[in-house]
Amino acid sequence: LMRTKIPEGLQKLPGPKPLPIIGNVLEVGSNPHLSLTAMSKCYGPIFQIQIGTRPVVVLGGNDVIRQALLKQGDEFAGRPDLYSMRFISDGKSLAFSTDQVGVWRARRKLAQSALRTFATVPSSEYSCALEEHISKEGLYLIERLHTVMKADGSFDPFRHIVVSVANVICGICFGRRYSHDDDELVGLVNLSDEFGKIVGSGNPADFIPFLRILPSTTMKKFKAINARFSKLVQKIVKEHYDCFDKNNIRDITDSLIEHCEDRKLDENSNVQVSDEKIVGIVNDLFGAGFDTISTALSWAVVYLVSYPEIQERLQRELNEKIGMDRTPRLSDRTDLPYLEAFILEIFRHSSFLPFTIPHCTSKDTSLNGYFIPKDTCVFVNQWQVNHDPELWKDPSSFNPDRFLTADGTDLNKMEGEKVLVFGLGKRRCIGESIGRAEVFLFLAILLQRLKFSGMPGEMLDMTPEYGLTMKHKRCLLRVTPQPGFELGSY
Ligand code: HEM
Ligand code: HJJ
Repeated sequence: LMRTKIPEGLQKLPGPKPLPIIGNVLEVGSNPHLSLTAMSKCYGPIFQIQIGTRPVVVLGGNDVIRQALLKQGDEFAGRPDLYSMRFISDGKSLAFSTDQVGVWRARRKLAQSALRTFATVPSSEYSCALEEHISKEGLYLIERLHTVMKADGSFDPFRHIVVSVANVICGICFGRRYSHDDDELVGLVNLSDEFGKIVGSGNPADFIPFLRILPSTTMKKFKAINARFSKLVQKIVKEHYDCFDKNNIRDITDSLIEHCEDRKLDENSNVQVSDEKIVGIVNDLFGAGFDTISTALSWAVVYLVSYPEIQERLQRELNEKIGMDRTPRLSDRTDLPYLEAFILEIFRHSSFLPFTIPHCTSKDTSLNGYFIPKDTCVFVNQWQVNHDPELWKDPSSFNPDRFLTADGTDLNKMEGEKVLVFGLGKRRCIGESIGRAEVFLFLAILLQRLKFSGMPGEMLDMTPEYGLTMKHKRCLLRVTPQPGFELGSY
């Protein structure tokens, strides 16, 4: 294969020598965030690997990532055409599809505006709908954990957290919630680890066509999950169409349907986006909204158990600043710097979203003097930035104090901004403010009333399992009520 000629003044990217057919698949291995960070030590903050016969540019340095995603944003805002992504929302996902730039931009704007509107609608007794949903689901989760504790003596944290988190986004997207015993929803949201394993950056089947014809149970499972997911959402969407009333827009699904109707009257809109692609946005909001936040909260709980002195300090802060007479609110965020620091340290240390969703160049470009042709797949290694010894003192230790000012009383905003988990630039997460708020409020509510612990004499396995969102292994934990919140006392 003759490679594209490199323009004058630009250099060829460094990187390991690829093997025929499989490229560097063996070196990338099963933990790409670690192997590609190690390669970066050898080849620098930007290098090229080959997965199968396809070149992939890997960005791992803070500066080069900022240069690409912020300063050269338009050139790096595309998505590559990867095999697994064709099955997500029938290839029509907002986040994963190869939509042309105009279509993607129109859909992204719609999604952002719908989220803003329906998370912040005023609600009696609460500052906004988001706060109402989180408070109710948080208190319900506490009751649920007590019930399971009484029956079984322990519980699988992810199993229960994911349903509560799914109910918050269900409230905003669909105006409804599900029972913790609803097999359809509970079964589906508990499969998100299987989803993430296939979609994670560097899955060989995305790059090597012959792997797709081999019988693969993981790929079969992945298609089945996507089919189940679409079926659930389509059922809800149909119910919304059936009783749609433009004078009573109840949730994000209604507002997207309304947009389709409006647009039919507006003949001079410049980009054409199908109804399916508009209403289909709700797939992404629901999927991203439950998977990311449940992963974050589940990590938070296992860190609390592994670092009991940190849990105690968090509870002291809550006790001092809020007390026992009321439930924490979103507006308490500025008064709980240690909880904020703890959350930042979970984002940094776990880097549970190790790579952004893969990017793709929209035209021939260059970065740091290296030539990168159009349509090159680009991996952005967030894990590497969050563990870079140039940016962080003792990056492998879990230490929330690194995000506090020297006297330990305030959040150090500058340090916090160095954590990279929501991506950057044109493709950065549109759920960031909801995500941060939700992780904060769920944790504040849980910590006020519960003390988490492990099974006596057992160490928790904190090794992440690689994927789009990395999860910890399933485990069994226990809770006891905090003093003043004993069973039946509220
Ligand atoms: C994209 C992180 C919560 C919706 C992303 C990306 C990351 C991310 C890393 C990819 C950025 C890129 O490709 O460069 C997170 C984290 C969350 C979170 C860490 C929670 C702690 C949410 C929530 C929603 C959401 C709650 C919606 C309700 C999306 C969407 C995209 C996205 C739609 C695709 C954007 C696009 O391709 O233009 N998120 N996210 N996320 N996120 Fe989030
Ligand atoms: C899902 C878990 C899913 C979708 C979307 C369509 C949209 C960077 C990250 C999130 C941003 C974007 C999106 C993530 C995935 C999931 C998620 C699952 C089916 C889906 C993490 O959202 O089990 O099924 O269909």
